[in-house]
Amino acid sequence: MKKRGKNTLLSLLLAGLLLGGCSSQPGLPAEEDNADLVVVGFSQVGAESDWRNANTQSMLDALSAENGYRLILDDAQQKQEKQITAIRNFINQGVDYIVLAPTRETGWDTVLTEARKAGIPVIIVDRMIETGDPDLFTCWVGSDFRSEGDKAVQWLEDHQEGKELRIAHLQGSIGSSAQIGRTSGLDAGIGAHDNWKLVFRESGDFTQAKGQEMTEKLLSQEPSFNVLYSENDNMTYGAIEALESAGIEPGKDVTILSFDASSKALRLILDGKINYDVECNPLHGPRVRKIIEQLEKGETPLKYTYVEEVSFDSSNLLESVIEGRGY
Ligand code: GZL
Repeated sequence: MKKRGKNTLLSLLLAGLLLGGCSSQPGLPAEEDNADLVVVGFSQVGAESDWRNANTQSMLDALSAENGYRLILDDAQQKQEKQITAIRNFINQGVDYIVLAPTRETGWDTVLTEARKAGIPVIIVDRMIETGDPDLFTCWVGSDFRSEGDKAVQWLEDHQEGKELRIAHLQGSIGSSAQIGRTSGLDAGIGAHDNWKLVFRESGDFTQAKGQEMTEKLLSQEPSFNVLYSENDNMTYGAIEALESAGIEPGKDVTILSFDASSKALRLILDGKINYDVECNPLHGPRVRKIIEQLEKGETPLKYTYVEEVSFDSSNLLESVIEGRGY
C-alpha cells in the first residue's frame, strides 16, 4: 500500500507486535508484500454481459501487480446495495483509490461522502452518477449513451424512410445511464416521426436470459412489430433465440438494432441477423490507469472523458475489424 495505506499497514504491524507477534507474524495480511503497490478498490456492476466481462478483464490487465497495482475487485451482482457495502469495505481497508462502475445513477451521495471524508479519491467508470455535489468524485470516463441512441435512430431514419415502424424495445437495467441515454434517444426519434409507433417496452436487465424471456412475452402480446431496439448485445442474442424458435427471421422479418458491438454481435451482422450495432467500448482499464498515474504525479486529469465510439452495419463491417476487436 502507498501513502494512505501506510497508516493501515502500520496499525496492522503494531497490532501484530502488541499481540506478541513481529513483522513476520504469519497472520499479517498479504499487504506486507504489496508495500509499493497502488491499492485500488474496484466496485464492478456484475458479470451480466460480454461487455461487462470485457470491461472487468480490461481493468484486471491494466491494474496488475506487474504494472504496480493491487486491484481489489468486487462483483456487485447488479445490486447497488452490494456496491455500497464494497465501497465501505474499501474505505476500512484504507485503499489508495476507489473505482466505481455504478449500477444506477442515483443513491451515491452518502457513501461517496464517506470516501471523501476518508480522503480516498473516487473515479467513476462506464455509467454516470447523478449528484448535486460533483466534487464527490475526482473524474469520470465512459460513453455518451444518448448519442448512442441518436445514432440508432439516425440509422432507422436513413434506412427505413417513410415506413410504418412498429417498434419493440428491450431496455437495459432500469436507472442505469446506458438505459436512460439509449431510451431517451429512441423516445426522441419516436416523438419526431408520426409513422413510428412503440408497441412494446420491457427491461431485459442487459442479460441474454431476460432478453429471451421478454421477447417471448413480446411474441405472445404484440407479434405485429417490425423493429427490435435492444439496448445491449446479450439481450439481442436472447431475442434472436426467441425469434428463430417462432420461425421469424431476425434481420429480415424484423429489423434489429443493438448496442455494444461485441465480436459475436458483429458476426451476426455479417450473417444478416443484426442490422445495426452501436459500439460501446468497454476497454476502460488503460484509461483508468492513466488517470491514476496522473493523480499519483499530482496532476489534474480531465473531470469527464468521453470515449470515441463508432457503429456498424453490413456496409462498413470488415472481417478484419472483428478479428482485431479485443472483445
Ligand atoms: C454500457 C454498459 C452496459 C452495456 C451492457 O456502458 O454499462 O452494461 O451496454 C452492460 O452490455 O451490461
